[in-house]
Amino acid sequence: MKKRIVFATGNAGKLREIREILGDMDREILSMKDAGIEADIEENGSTYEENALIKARAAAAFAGPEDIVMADDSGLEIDYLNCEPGIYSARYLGEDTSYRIKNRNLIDRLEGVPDEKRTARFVCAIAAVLPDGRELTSRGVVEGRIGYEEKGNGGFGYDPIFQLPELGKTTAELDEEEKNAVSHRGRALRAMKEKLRKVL
Ligand code: ITT
Repeated sequence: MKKRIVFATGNAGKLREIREILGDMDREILSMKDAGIEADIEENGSTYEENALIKARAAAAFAGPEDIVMADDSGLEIDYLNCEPGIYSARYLGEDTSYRIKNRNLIDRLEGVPDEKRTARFVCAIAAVLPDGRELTSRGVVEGRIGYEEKGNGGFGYDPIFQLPELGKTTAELDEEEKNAVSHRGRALRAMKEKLRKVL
């Protein structure tokens, strides 16, 4: 039977991307739910890395003895808004508020702000807890700008307002493979694969 990676996320958009990026690892990729793990995790860390570790450790407590347990904590940092919403990206304006409203609100808060001051980045920290208890973290970043309107139907969350100036597109206008090639999550997960290759 294939060894497993249990990914401690409830975010379907993340999970789709993660499955594609980790697809070459010869492991079965399961969400917490697939693995039958139900944990109500309080993300009370003050950095992406801390929160990713909190999620991975919480799920590892219920995972199988041979499972690698991973988690992703990520967010959008808008320079003009003092790096808001940052680690609070999922909770910004309320966890259940639609991204239509959240994205509209961020565009409104940047009204009149010129291109060069609309800089932003997506940040992703990945944590892994290994079967022997060792812990690893990695980070990936993608720099971009906040657009003037929502564009594209791909991705999830804040993707429709996050523009990549060199491609002239938002991350919601890329297909999954294109997004994973440049995204914070793609970068952090590829760095994690490298680290795992060295220690496993
Ligand atoms: P889990 O904790 O269950 O993994 P979550 O959505 O609560 O899911 P986070 O606390 O890490 O995850 O919040 C990340 C938020 O940052 C996410 O909900 C989006 O709003 C935003 N975000 C992160 N990566 C993104 C991406 O690739 N595209 C668009 N928005 C993203």
